[in-house]
Amino acid sequence: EWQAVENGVGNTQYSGQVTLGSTASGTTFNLTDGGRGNHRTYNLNRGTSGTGTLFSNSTDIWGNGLPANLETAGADAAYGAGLTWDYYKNVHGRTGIRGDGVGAYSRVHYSSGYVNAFWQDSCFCMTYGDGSGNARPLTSIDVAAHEMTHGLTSVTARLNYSGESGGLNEATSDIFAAAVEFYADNPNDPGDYLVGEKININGNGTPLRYMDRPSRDGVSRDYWSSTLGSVDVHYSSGPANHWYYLISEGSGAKTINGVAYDSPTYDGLPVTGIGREKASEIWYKALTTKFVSTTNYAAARVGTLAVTADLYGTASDEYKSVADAWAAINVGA
Ligand code: ASN
Ligand code: ZN
Repeated sequence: EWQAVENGVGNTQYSGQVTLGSTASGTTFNLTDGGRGNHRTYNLNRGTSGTGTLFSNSTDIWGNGLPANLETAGADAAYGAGLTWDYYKNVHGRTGIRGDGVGAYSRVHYSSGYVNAFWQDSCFCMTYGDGSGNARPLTSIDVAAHEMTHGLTSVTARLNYSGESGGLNEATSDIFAAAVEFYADNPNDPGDYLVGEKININGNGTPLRYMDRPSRDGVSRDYWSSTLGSVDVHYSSGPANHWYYLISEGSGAKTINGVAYDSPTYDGLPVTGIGREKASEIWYKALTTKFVSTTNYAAARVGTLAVTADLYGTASDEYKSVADAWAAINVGA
């Protein structure tokens, strides 16, 4: 049957009206993004296995902005995956998670009252719950980028998901979640150094994680210590998230897109930011060329410094800031 690459309209819950890649097949459209490796978006319709059904309709208009419309979560998930694809392609020159031009797939409406989202290597796919109570569907831009980045980490550094390497794995997903959200430049969801601020996962309006001072969540660590490897990977990510904030924006108080940050340092010395673009490039290059499955915080410092030396030289302002930011989280001071 005749297939054609199309641009549909998504009426999302979190990002307003957006363009979504779709495919025309005969007289129907489906959420297969022909411009992005045929990334597909499926409706599990509360199931927990298989793919459910590929979203399809006759209008190429997806969702109505409200979660009661089952297409809406599909529109948000497809948009987040598309942005993440565009970010890695346009910013880092990587086409697809594996760099082979092939898309993954997304599944929404997983189970009932499910308050999480996840990536699985086994299906090369990501999955979203609908939330429960005050917690909304997990389909925001930052959560999509976080999950898809787990796929990237799995095919590059393969950071073991426990101990310090597990914290670095989680931080990698949070770092690129922030980077993708800024890249999207969507007025309904402006870029920030928070994770999950749209989904109300705690039910009280607070985000899931804060990168300027991770301990604002009450559980994440701000600084490396010898016990870091024994805490949950979603909290041992804190120091590396903090490093990324510091190297991007610098220490101290700052307001960005209306969000107030105040980032402290372990040694009390200031860090001068080099900007998010350079920071992201350094982390991406370290992840894809230096980090391995057992990389810990000390090795991540060495890897990022090596990448920074290659890019800017050891006498550069960038090199000094990278070193200062690691010292500011109590690594290699
Ligand atoms: N949403 C969680 C994450 O991506 C799921 C997990 O614990 N792996 O980190
Ligand atoms: Zn994660």
